[in-house]
Amino acid sequence: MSEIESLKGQLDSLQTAALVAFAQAEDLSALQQLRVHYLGKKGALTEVLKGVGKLPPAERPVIGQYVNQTKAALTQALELSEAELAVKGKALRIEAERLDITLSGRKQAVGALHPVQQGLDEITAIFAQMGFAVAEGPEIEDEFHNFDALNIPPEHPARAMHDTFFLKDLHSDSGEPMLLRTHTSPVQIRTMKRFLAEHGEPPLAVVAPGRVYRCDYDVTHSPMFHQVEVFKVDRDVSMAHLKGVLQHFLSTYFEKEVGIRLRPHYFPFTEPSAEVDISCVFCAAKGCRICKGSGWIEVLGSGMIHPNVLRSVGIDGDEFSGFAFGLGVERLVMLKKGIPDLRLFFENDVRFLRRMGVSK
Ligand code: 2U9
Repeated sequence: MSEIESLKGQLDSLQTAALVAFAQAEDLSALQQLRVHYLGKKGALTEVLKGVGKLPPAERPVIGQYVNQTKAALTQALELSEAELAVKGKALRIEAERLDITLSGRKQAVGALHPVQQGLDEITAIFAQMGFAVAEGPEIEDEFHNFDALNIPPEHPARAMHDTFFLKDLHSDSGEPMLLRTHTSPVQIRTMKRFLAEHGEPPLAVVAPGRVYRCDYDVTHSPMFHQVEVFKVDRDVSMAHLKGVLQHFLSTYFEKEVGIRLRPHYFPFTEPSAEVDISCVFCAAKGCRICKGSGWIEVLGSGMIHPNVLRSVGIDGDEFSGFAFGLGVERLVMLKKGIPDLRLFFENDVRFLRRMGVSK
């Protein structure tokens, strides 16, 4: 066989083998390897071309043309296979990524408000409904707003370190010690001052819900708890108004007509002062373990705002009077829901939270 015939034969079998290999390639990377193997710089075709040099110069263009045809055939076949594999690859990917949109979604657990927050909102709403404006204020306070303005002199036991959390590294601009408010009364003071600066004189009626802090921790006390305080100042406000508002509030909150009674008491910020009892909601005032056989349960403290407190915000106590009361939210929620232990509110035991409808 002549040299040229042998070369043509080599090119033919190379082309046949390449076309078969291209057609059988599994994926694009296999095809890329085949391209390098057959058409690359050091590939099979280049290897055959080395034989061209041995041919007489007259025959070289003939074999050159044959090589070009082979190259073109391989390139075309490669492109075809590439296109096929690209389509096949895409189809495979789509199949692999298929989403079954007929599957129902996973249930998302929906949270709910903590029973204390529910109680706080519920209680605040009853007063808002009666026309009291809702006011909030800072939890970090100074001694003036938490104590002095409320007729609590420096030597008063409520000021002793064991009741109040002082913030030892924090002082007001005037160098006063700062503390965590022990009641929401400072909000009342701030609200009265702001209102008077704007409107000159009463009437005003305010409900102040929020967190308060006392350095006290046992079965019935938590160092952080929630209060709602209420007051109204106007001309001729009397204890009768106080009793009427309390009667409406307590019957609405407990969702039944409760009896109420006021027992004389002492608070520095009210005069006269009274503790307020409701007829026992557990035994219909017959006497039980909860009311200790008395038929009455203490629910809050109240009174007529002390003239010194009115004076501290610039209200003339001869012209205006006001009632005020304060309640502990946890205590009222415990009574309404029959929760036996204050600590349940803060332990976040899921069995308690589930029973309260807070957690699934
Ligand atoms: C101003 C004037 C007077 C708010 C009052 C009480 C009585 C009271 C306690 C109930 C349970 C706090 O959470 S508790 O421990 N509160 O007994 N609070 S009178 O008197 C005010 C408030 C603001 C300007």
